[in-house]
This record gives sequence, C-alpha cells and structure tokens, in this order.
Amino acid sequence: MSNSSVLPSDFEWGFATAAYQIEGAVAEDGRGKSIWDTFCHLEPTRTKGANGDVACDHYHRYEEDFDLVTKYGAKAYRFSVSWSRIIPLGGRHDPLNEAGIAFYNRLIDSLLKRGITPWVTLYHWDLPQGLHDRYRGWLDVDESQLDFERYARVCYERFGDRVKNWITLNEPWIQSIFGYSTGGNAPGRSSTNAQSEAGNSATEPWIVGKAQILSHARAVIAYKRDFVASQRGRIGISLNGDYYEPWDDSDSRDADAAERRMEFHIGWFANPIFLKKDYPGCMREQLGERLPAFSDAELALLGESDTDFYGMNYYTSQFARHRDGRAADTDFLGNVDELQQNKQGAQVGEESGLPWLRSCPDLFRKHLTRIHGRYGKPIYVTENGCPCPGEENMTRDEAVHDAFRIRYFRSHLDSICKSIGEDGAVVKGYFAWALLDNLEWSDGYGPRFGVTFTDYETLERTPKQSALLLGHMFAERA
Ligand code: PNW
Repeated sequence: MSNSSVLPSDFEWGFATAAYQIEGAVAEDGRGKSIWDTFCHLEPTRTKGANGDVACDHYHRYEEDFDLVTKYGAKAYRFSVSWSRIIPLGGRHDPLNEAGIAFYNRLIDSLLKRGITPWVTLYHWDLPQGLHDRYRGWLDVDESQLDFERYARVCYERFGDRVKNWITLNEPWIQSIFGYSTGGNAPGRSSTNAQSEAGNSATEPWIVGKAQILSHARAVIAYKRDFVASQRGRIGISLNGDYYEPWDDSDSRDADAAERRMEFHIGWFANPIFLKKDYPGCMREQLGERLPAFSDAELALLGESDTDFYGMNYYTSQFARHRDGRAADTDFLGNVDELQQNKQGAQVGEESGLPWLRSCPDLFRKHLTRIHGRYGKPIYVTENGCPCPGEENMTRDEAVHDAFRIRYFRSHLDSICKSIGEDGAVVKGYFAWALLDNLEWSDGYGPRFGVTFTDYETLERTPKQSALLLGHMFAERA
C-alpha cells in the first residue's frame, strides 16, 4: 500500500538533543554541577577523555542551531533542561537560579518566534551533584521523588505558559543500569566494573528504577492537578527498549526469553506507569526481594498518575536466547543471551557506526505495534537515528554524504507508516536523534549521530545530506 496520507494531520516531526550533550557553559551563570560533570572528570577517564565543558557550545550558539532547525523544515524540537542550571543544588528547599531560568526562556522564545514547537525533557541523566552528595541521589527513593516534583513544578510554573509538551524522564532504564549496574554512565556505581569504587549491581539499579517511576508519577500528578487546566499541555515519558526475536524460533524457551527480555527492558517501567500495576511477574520471580515492592500508598500514586503518551526511543533490535540455570544476582537482562544473529546465522540488520546498533526497520514496525497494543497510548518516537559505518574517522566533507543514515531514516519512517496504516498503531510524532553531532556520553566525541556535522575544534556546523531529506520525506507523506 502507499504511504501517502497515512500519517495523521497533526503528526509532529523534528530533531532531538539533550542538555549535557550539547550545551557546554557548565560553569556559567550560576549553573551547579551534575553527576555527569563529575563523571567526565574522573581519573583515569571513563569517557575516553571527553567532557561536556564546551560540547557544542549550544549555550551561546542556540540561535544558529535553531536557524538550522528552520532550514531543515522541522516544526518541533526536543531538548532537555539541565536541572542544576535551574536549581544549582537540586533540592526542594534550595534556591532557584534566575539566570538559568532566563536561558531556557530565551531558548523557548527563540523556538516559538520561528514557529517551532518545544518538546521539553525534564531529566536526561544529569542529576544535580548536590543531591548525589546530600543523600546519594536516586538511591534515596523518598527524597529524590520530592525533589524531582519540586523541580518539575518550577519548570511548569516558569515555562508552561509556552511549553505544551513535557517528557519527565529520558530512558530510566539506561540511568538505572548504566549508572548503577555496569557503571558505564554517571554516577558510575557498580560492583562488577573494576573502575567503580562503590556500588552494588545486584540491588542498586532496582532501587533507582523505583525512585524514577515514583518521580515520574509525582511530576504527572502535579501537572494534572495544578497546571493542565490553565496550560493545556500533555505529559509523557521516554522509554528505551529494543525489540527481541527468539534466537531459535522453533524453541519455545527462546520465544519466552525474547518476551522476558522485553519485560526487563520496558515492562519494568511501563507496567507501573502505563498499566498502574506491579512489575512484570518474570522480574519478581527472578529478582525476588531485591526488586523493591510498591507500598499501598505508592500504588495509589501510580493509580492517580495519568500519563498522556508513550515516548519511544528506538535504535535497534536483537535476538534473545534462553540461558539454562539460575540467573546471576547481577543479571539485568532476564537470564538471556543477546545476539545479533539467529541460529541460522542471519544478521538482525545492517551494522551502523556502532557495534550495538544495527538497522532493523521491520522489527521497529513490530515494536511499535507491540507497544501500542500493550500500553494503549499514542506513541511519539522521541529518538531514532544512527551513526554511519566509518563516520567516526571521516572528514567533514566525507561525513556529510550520509547515505546510510538516509536509508535508515527512510526505512524506519516506512515502518511507522505500516504500523499505523496496516497494524492500527497510533503513532503521532517522530524526532530524529540528533540535531547535531554531540557528546555521546561515555563514548565521547567519537560516534556521530547528528544530521549536522559538528567540527569540535572550530564549533562550525555543516548540514549533512540527511538533514534536508527528512523534510522531503515527511512532505511526501503528508
Ligand atoms: C540514547 N544502548 O541512549 C540517549 O537518550 C541519547 O542521549 C544518546 O545519545 C542516544 O541514545 C544514542 O546512543 C542510549 O547501548 C545509549 O543500547 C545506549 C543505548 C541505547 C540508548
């Protein structure tokens, strides 16, 4: 069937970024430190020597960057607010930083002046260091949710007259697992990583997950109770999660493994948040007491919070193979092996510029359809993109010819159209990751996800071919 007119007329598309990955200006205008500032300056380095001190210097160059968004034809832009710019120490009794608030007011006004709709993520992994120092941040479930609610309220109060699209948290799975199990992301806690000084990979990620779930719920309740009537916006959360197929499709144990893997990835958060119930049974079964329970009061909180949309960050898919025997205490995958080829040796997809990311558009379609079927909320794809093979080592003039990325976007957009048109999923928006090459967290400035090339010496921006193509693709399908 044709793709034309499958996309709803209110379908929104644009580009995404996150504060620490692009802003720089980390010590300017009263910003407090976040756990990523600390993590990027650890010795020996855990981020390939990279840090966000300057990054893309978006703090000073946002006008230029929004000129690009306009040039690319996008009418929406997703960015995140740095909590510690707004509340340098982070806590609910700590002072606000008016200069930080003024920066985001300038951003928002600059977008609106251009007719671009802001989509604001409140938390993209940059917890104020002050809260980590005060009570170990997300490890304190009771304190962190109250501080997050206050931070969210400040954002609604100060920006909500103009911001109508809110995302509470970005990828709580990555925050929990990479931050507190593998230790690969800030704050770098782990008991399985030789570089980590402290942590407990068997228990901490599950506590941190609970803290984020309840923080999300409180932020949603606060918005619905005190703001939505006058501000008329919507609020959701962005969850990551790959789609999994069984490694051996004739083995029901692998089919179970694939399902279990997705429950550990997505159900962990989506069950409490969208279904308003306990974690998936397979998680309880494997993790036992280490998975903190919800009290009646907490379940009531979940019951009261009504999340408007499912933000989906999707990059890749994999095969899952069951493991025999009991799972290790530090396992977070659901006792499965993850593989990029199946039993017959078929590859899950074409390799991009990063080993973990293969292009799997057909499984993206299955993923969209599955998520819509399960959680029943409109889906906004809040991240999707890739680095091209070899792009890391290309010159600017080579990197701008990003045929692989163009194919990736085209095929993934096709999948969205099929999922809507043939499978009945409700998908209402799409944000390409990312507007410009930026700090790829612990991978430093190597991988380039941008549709704009960033020269990190001169900070000059150059549009890649894919930047203009997205506009054409969406126009064709409008
Ligand atoms: C997302 N993985 O993170 C983040 O939201 C972005 O900030 C990031 O730049 C982007 O994807 C590209 O990586 C992920 O290993 C990081 O599966 C790693 C994984 C998935 C998502």
